[in-house]
Amino acid sequence: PMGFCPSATMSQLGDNFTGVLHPWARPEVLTCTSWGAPIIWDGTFDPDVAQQAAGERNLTIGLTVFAVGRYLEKYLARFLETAEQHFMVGQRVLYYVFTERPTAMPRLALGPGRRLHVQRVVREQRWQDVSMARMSTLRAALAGRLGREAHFVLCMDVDQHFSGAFGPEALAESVAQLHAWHYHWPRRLLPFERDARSAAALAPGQGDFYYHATLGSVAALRRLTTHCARGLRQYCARGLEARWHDESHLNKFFWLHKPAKVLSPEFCWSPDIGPRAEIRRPRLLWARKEYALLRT
Ligand code: 2GW
Ligand code: MN
Repeated sequence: PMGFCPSATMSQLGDNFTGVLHPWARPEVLTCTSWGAPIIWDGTFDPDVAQQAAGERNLTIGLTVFAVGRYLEKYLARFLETAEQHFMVGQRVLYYVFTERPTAMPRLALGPGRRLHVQRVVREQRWQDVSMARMSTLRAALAGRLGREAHFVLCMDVDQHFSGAFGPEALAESVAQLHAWHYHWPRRLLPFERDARSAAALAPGQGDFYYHATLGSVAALRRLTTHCARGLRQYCARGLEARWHDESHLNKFFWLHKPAKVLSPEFCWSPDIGPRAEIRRPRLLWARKEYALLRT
């Protein structure tokens, strides 16, 4: 777990906002990938240094979220209200909400330096398509206003809420979020797409970690969404749907293009997993799954 971590040293020069890293502060977990990217756990970074480094650059940080169909009433208000309390406090924030019903948006009082943009999208019929359509919609937004106004962008699910400070320590050129359910599984059991006919396929022995979500610079996310949207289009043409839809394509992308930083599951945790000694301070919590209610 310990040892030399090139990116951790580099980050002291301020290129990825983490500030001085202390990978040895968490000897019980992996704090560096085999390609030298830091894995950010509570205690391994200094939030004040990250805050200052980001403030000096006068960053605008985009947070994109889709709230289509029943997900709007069910999740969006709590997601945004808790973001106001915990997400990038002290930075300039641009919320980017995609919905088919802009008039049904919850009312929200935003703090200083924080703005909200609502972007209208069409509602896909199947739920798998709602989730997968996000890649091409994000790609278009990154090529337009979102890409012009933000420096970094985080792409999040709406069925979750913030529970602790989520600050610029998470930022870097290209960042991958470890999946809470799979971070401690043996690699060969990770749920990558294995069907070689799929654009998302990883061969046996491939795959570093199983990732759940992403954030990064506008340029990096344009590459990622272009890659994933192209892979997802092939499934339409060939009738192949990857095992975990857009997430499978995200995992393929990060196998080919290694992230500069990895976030521990503390940055996106599922309380359904139960307590874990290494999960000290979860910053974002999944809502309990209500598939029977929502996936109809
Ligand atoms: C999705 C599935 C079933 C029923 C409804 C929806 C749905 C999703 C919807 O009706 N409206 C909507 O806005 N969404 C958006 O898509 C919303 O932002 C939601 O958080 C996101 C992903 O759907 P979700 O959260 O129900 O799926 P999860 O939590 O199982 O997500 C993982 O797997 C997905 C692919 O199956 C994606 O890769 C996602 O990024 C993963 O976290
Ligand atoms: Mn979700």
